[in-house]
Parts: sequence; structure tokens; C-alpha cells
Amino acid sequence: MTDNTDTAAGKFRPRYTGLIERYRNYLPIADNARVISLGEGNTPLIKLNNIPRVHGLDVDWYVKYEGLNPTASFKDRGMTVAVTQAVDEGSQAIICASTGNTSASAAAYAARAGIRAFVLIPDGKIAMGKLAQAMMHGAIVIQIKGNFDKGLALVREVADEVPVKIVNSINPYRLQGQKTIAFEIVEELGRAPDYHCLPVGNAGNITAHWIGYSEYAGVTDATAACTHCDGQCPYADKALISQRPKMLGYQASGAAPFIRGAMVDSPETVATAIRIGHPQSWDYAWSASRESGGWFDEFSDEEILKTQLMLAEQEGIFCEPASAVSVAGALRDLQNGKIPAGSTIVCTLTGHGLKDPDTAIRQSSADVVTVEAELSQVKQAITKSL
Ligand code: AN7
Repeated sequence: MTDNTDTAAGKFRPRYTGLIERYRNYLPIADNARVISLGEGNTPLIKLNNIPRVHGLDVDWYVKYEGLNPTASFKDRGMTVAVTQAVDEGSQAIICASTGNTSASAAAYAARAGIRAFVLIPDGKIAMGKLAQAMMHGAIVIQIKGNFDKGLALVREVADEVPVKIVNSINPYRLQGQKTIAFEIVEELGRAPDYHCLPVGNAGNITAHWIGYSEYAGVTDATAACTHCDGQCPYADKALISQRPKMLGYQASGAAPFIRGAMVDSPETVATAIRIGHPQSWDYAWSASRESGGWFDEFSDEEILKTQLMLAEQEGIFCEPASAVSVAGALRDLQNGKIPAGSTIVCTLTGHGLKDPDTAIRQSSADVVTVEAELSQVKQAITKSL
């Protein structure tokens, strides 16, 4: 764990240089590989104070604020490992299909590495911040007249024909990087939470979380999705925790294949990050859910936006709509007793609210008033709200 000792007392701590260097022994990266990092990981685990109090809930409830990664989503954890490996293998170009965040992250890490990024995005269906990132980092942006699932199918096909490395989460190095979120949580809590709640789209992240918790528990049943385990957890004799969390995966109702029990052909939701109907890590996610004793549930767009606003207004935490699903899920399951009182819960807030300013401004309840640039009018605007 990072030593947070007071520098005024003359103590210093080493510069944080990203999760590959921190978790090298747990990652399948060659010792001499050039590490492509932007200092990802090491995100704050923030305890919710006001939401539990307002709802009268007895709970130890945290959010892991992944919006504070370098490109403002959890994707950076996977991208540092996938791009480091791709470069080490000699790749000159990477490619992904994306609902937005993967494209932003791929673009940034490719820029950092000095290689080319190609990103396929659904025409008109990604948040503006994410598009701006992909463009600014110099990716070749290919908008397709089709959704994410179609984009990923095309990426798989084209990668067979041209020399580009896929960096979607079907690339196992992505999940290896993303598993480190579980490591950080365990190190800070001194244990695993009882419940871990997160949004599910392509289902890579729930799989990665489960691998991380399983490795820190030294358990082998999650290793099917691992690339370097051969069905035997290499950390079995180094177990740090004896209990893993129940994994709770939440989806938007219009894009909820795990609730329907079948793929969804035309997914639709305001939470465009998780507008995915054919999740690639379908089997792994079901395994994580079953092995952990967890469950899946769904939320309407209205509930998702309401929760996003609640987090912003009541806790000062701005996440994107998709991320808010995790908190909506925890709240509902606490209220209906599926999560018992006294539990320790972590929700992954997967992306920053600034990614999607249009949706935020559209639903914000803030009172924006325009007045003359005069003391009396400014004073009046203030006193009427005091
Ligand atoms: C904020 O960027 O799939 O279940 O192409 O951006 O691992 O897919 C984004 C997914 C949750 C779902 N929250 O994670 C993409 C992409 C946010 C996201 C998810 C995404 P997975």
C-alpha cells in the first residue's frame, strides 16, 4: 500500500507510476517490456455518507471512483496492459469497437505508445466527451451505421485481414489489467466487501473483478478467463482474503441480456456506454455471478438518471449514467432486504460524468438564472435561494 505519511514530517513516497509497475507479479507482462502507462489505477474508494443517512440505511457503502483514471474511465486499467503487450509483440496499430470509453482510452494509450488507433463507434450514439477524446488523441474514428455489437463483429473480421491488434475486452490482457481494481479495494478495506455492484455491458469488467478477487483469495474457479493460470491459481499459497464478494451485475432495461436470459438485438438506453446486446463475456459473467452467489437486475433509464443526479447532488460525485446503475442496484437491494443491513458494499463508478455533458445538462434540476451584471440583481438572485 502507498505510504501516506505526512511529508511535513520529512517523509516522502515514491511517485505512482501506474498499475503495471505496482502489480507486476500479478500481470502477464514481460519484465523487459516497455511499459505504456498514464498513471492509471490508484483511484479513490469513497465512503458514501449522505445517501445511506437520507435513506436510513445501516451499511458500510463505498464507491470506487474510476472516473478519476487518466481518460476518465476504468478502461485505462485494461488498456495499459493490452497496449503494453501489443507494443511488446511489435504491433504498430490497435483497433476496437466502442460505445465510447474504450475508444477514448485506446486513442490515448496509442498516442502514448506512438502507434495508430482505429476506433469503430456507433454513429451518433456516443457521448460527446468520449468522441472529443478519441479525436484529440489522433485516432482514426470510423462511425458505423450500426450498434456496438455490429462494430465488434466487424472488428473481429477486419483484424483477420489487416495487421491491427484488437484491444476490446476479448483481448485477455484487458481483463488482466482490469482485475487490479479488486486488488486496490481489498488492500484499502483490509478484506473483500460482502457485495460488489457494477454495471454490465459487454461483461468484461464483472469478469475482471471476479478474477481479481479470486486471485487475492487464491481460488482457482475463476481462472477460466485467465491467460496465465492454466486452471491453477498461481497465487493459491499467497491468499490475502478468505471471503470473496457476491457479484451483483446491473443493466439498463433496454439492454439487459442477462435479465432476459438471451441476447438482445436492438439495445437501447440513455446510458450509451452500456448500450450492448450481445455481451462477449457472457459465459464468464454467468460464472462470476453463480460462483459468487450474486445476481443480475435491470433499471429503467429514468431510475438510472435519477440515481446519477442523486450521487451528484447528495454526495458531490459526478459519474456517467451507466455507472449510476451500480448505485441504483445497491440502493434497491438494500431497501428490499436482498442485501442485509450491516453489509459492506462497493459500487464501481466506471466513468466520469463529464464524459456526457449533454445528458447531464438535460436532466439537471439546477436553476440557472441570467441577470444584468449589477450588484442588486446578483444580490436578489442569491437572497431568494438562501
Ligand atoms: C462507463 O467503451 O463497452 O461490462 O466500448 O463505458 O466491461 O463492457 C464500455 C463499457 C460500464 C460496461 N460503464 O463494462 C466501450 C464499452 C461504462 C462503460 C461499462 C462500460 P463491460
